[in-house]
Amino acid sequence: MRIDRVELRHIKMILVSPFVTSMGTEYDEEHIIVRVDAEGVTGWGESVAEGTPFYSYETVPTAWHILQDFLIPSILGKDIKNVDEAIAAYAKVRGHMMAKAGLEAALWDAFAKTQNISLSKMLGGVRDKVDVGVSIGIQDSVPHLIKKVEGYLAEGYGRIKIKIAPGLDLQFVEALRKEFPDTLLQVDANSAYTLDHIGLFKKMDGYNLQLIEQPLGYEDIYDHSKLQRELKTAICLDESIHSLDDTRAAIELGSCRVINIKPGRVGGFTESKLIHDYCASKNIPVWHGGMLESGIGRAGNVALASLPNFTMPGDISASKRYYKEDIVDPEFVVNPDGTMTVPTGPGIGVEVNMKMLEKVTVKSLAFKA
Ligand code: OSB
Ligand code: MG
Repeated sequence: MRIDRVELRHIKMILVSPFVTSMGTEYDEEHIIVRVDAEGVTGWGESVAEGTPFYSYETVPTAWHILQDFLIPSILGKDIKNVDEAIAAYAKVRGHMMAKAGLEAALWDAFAKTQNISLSKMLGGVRDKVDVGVSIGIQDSVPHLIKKVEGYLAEGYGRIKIKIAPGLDLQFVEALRKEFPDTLLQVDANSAYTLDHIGLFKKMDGYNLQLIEQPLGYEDIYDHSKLQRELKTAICLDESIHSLDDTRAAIELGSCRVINIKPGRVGGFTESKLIHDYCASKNIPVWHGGMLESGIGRAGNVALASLPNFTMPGDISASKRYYKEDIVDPEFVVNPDGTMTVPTGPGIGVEVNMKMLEKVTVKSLAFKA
């Protein structure tokens, strides 16, 4: 497949409601849409680097720079036989996982379309529906949180995750458990705590949480192993896992019992699959994380989450939970049974709504062979 053209679009989409976490408040989401044209086929990907370096060091400008100056030149005009060949072409670029993952996703889509198969099938998916949950930002009061959770449960979501931060934690967990004793419930700290908070986590251990996501340092693996030893509840790592090697270290050290896979955080679907397979071999369940993606990124997430070891509901919610209008047709919806249907059409299996995409584009640049 000859790579004839690559286009980058810096997009900015307004969230339906502000998303509050221990990292701050997000009102909108900036990402990069990557389009690859190759021999008459168009592939789409989304780089989830954000406007701010608060979740990851990557931002839209850093990802744009790496894409423009290193990743795109390594494949533009070349005849690439498969995704692995493209990855090899830019393998010497260190880090910048979100930049890499955006380009890799567009290539996967293009190759799947060339073979006329769905991305799910090409990745090794085995499910036609995936279990989904919802990630809820920190609310200003317990009654507001309960109301939100009620609404999402009524829509069908099978699992609730709430964001926590020091001082905004136990009271929410306690109230939700009282109100919803049987709901699958998990918390995400986004690295807001230290080992000094061990007493708090021991209290949290009493609420039958499905897992505690990324309580400690955003690159830490060692301190998490100390915390996990003290808890019944599974720790799940998000921020700390950038590769299969990180995953191995975390599992061998006993730092977590569950892994959150986000292709953007680990450099793409290829590394995600390696992590997925390794975790399966170690009986470690994985689930698919989210980065408030547009429908383009979401389509890839749903496809990846159809692999067999994604046995816990993902942070993959309906388009309307994030944005008034999505940039794909059809938009993603949640089925009443708490699942999302995996698209079966070629590649990502949804059409890009060019009018909407144009509306959310802040800046674009095309590279021609
Ligand atoms: O930590 O999982 C996270 C969103 C942005 C950055 C980090 C995280 C999140 C979420 C949202 O929790 C998940 C979603 O896309 O619904
Ligand atoms: Mg997280």
